Amino acid sequence: KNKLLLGAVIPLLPLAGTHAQDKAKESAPNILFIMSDDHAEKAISAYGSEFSRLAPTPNIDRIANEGALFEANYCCNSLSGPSRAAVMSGKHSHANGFMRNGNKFDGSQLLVQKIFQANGYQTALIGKWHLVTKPTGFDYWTILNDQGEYYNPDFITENDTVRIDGYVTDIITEKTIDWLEHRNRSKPFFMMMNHKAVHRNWWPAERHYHLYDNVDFPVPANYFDDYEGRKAAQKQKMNIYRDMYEGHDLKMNVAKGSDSLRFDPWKHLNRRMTPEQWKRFNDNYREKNNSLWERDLQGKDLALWKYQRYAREYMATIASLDESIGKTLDYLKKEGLLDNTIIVYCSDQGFYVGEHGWFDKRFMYEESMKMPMMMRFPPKIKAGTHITKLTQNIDFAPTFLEMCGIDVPKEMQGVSFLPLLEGKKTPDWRKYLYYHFYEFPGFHSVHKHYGVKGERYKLMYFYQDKEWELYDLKNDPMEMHNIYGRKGTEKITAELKKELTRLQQQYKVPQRCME
Ligand code: SGN
Ligand code: CA
Repeated sequence: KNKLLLGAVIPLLPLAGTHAQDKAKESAPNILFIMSDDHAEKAISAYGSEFSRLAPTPNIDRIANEGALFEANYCCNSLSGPSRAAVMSGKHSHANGFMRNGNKFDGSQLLVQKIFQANGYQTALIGKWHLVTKPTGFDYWTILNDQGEYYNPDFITENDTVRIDGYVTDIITEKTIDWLEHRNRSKPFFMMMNHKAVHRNWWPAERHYHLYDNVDFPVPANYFDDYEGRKAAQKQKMNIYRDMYEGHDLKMNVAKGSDSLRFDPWKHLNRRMTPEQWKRFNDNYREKNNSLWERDLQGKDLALWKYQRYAREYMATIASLDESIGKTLDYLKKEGLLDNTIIVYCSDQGFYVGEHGWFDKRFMYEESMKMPMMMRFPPKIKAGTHITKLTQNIDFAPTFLEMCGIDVPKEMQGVSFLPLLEGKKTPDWRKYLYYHFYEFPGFHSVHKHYGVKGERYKLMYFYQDKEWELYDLKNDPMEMHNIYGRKGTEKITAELKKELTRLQQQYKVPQRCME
C-alpha cells in the first residue's frame, strides 16, 4: 500500500545543467537542515512568547534574527514519520505513502537528498529517522533506533549498531561536527541533523536537571478546557493531568524518599543509565518530589503541579538543543561556512504544552499543525525577515532545490517559497493549506481528520465520525468555539468546502484515504 505514484526515478533526477558536478563545486550553497522533535513554537524565544522569555533559546534565535522567521509554517500531517517523509519527498502523505508512524517508507521514490547527490553534493543524515526502512540517498548516515534513547543511545549504521555513551543531543552534535570536519571539501554538502530532543519523555541532560526548578511557567488560559462542542477533543488521550504516565513522564515516585517511580512502562530506558547516572537521576527527582509529598496535592492543584513539572522538564531538555545549535553555528563560523550555507531550524511538527490541557500533537489545531521554522542564508535572506504567508513542509524540498539552482521536479506537490524569502511581491501566493491526519487507532486516540486552513478560518472534518469543525482564528485564536453550522457562517463554510475539494483534487487524494 506504500507503492502509490512512485515512479522509477533515478534516471529522471534533474541536474543543474550539463556540467552539474563542476558547477556544484564552484559556488553552490551548502544546506544544513536541523530538525528537532516536538518543539513547540511558544518554546522558542524568537517567537516572543511570555513562556519562552522565562527559558530563552538565544542560539536557535540567532538563525531567525540573522535570517527569516516563519510565522505561518504548517505541517501537512502532525506526526514525526509523516512530516519527515513530506519534507524529503515534497509531497503530501498519501502521495509519498507514509501516512502514519510505523508505515514502511518507500525509499525508492524521488527524494530531495537524491537530487542533491545527483548534482554533485555530498549528503549525510545524523540522528532520528523513524521511517522503518533504511535511509536512501545519503553518502553517510547514522540513525537512532526508532525513537532513540536519551541516555547512552544506540546508533545504527549500514553495517552495525553501536551503543554510545553520553546524552543524545550532545552525541548528535559531535557526530555532525565530526562529519563536517571530515567531509569531502571539494563538494558542497546537504546534511540533515535530526535531533531526538525534545520528544517524550522530555529527559534533560544532567547539567540541566535544575535549570528551571524555580521558574513558574504561565499556565495556558484553556488548561482546564471542557471540550464543549468538539467531539473529537472529548475522545483524545493526551491530557496532562489524566493521561501522562506519572513515573515515565512526570518522574513522580511512589512514596516520599522512594527510588521507585510510579507508572513507567518503558523501564528499559532507565536501565540504559550507568549506576552513577541512575543515582544522580534518583537524587534529583527524589529531592524535587519532596515538596509534592509535603503538600499532599489533589485535584486542580495536582493538575497544575503536573503542568509545571512538565513545562520545566520540557524546557530543560530544550536547553541542550539550544547549546547544540550554538556549537554547530560556531563551528560553521570558524570554518568560514556560515554565509554560504543555507541553515534551517525546524521541528517535525508543533506540540501542546498545556493548551487544551494537552501534551503531544496530531490535531489540526494551531499548536500542533504549526511547525516552527527559521532559515538563515544572507545572500538571499535579509536579517530580521518575517514570513507571514502560508507555507508548509511539502515546500521545503522545492525551496532548497531552487535556492541551489536545481530544477524542481514536476511531481513534487510543494512550491518553492524563495520569492517570499527574497521579499518579492507574491499576490498569487496560496490562501489555503491542506491537512490530513491518518493515525487512528493509535497513541493518544486522535480520530482521523482532514481540512483546510486559511489565514483567518479553518475547517476540519473528522470523516469517520462525520463531524465538522469551523474556527474563526481572528476572534477565537485558541480554537475553543466550534462555529460550524452557526447562523452567519454559511458563506465562509461554502468557500472553505470548495477549497477543500479543490485541494483534494489538486493533490489527488484517493477516495479510499477519506473513508
Ligand atoms: C511515542 C510516544 C507518544 C508519541 C509517539 C509519536 N509515547 O509513542 O506519546 O505520540 O511516540 O511521536 S512514549 O511513551 O513512547 O514516549 S512522534 O513525534 O515520533 O510522532
Ligand atoms: Ca515529533
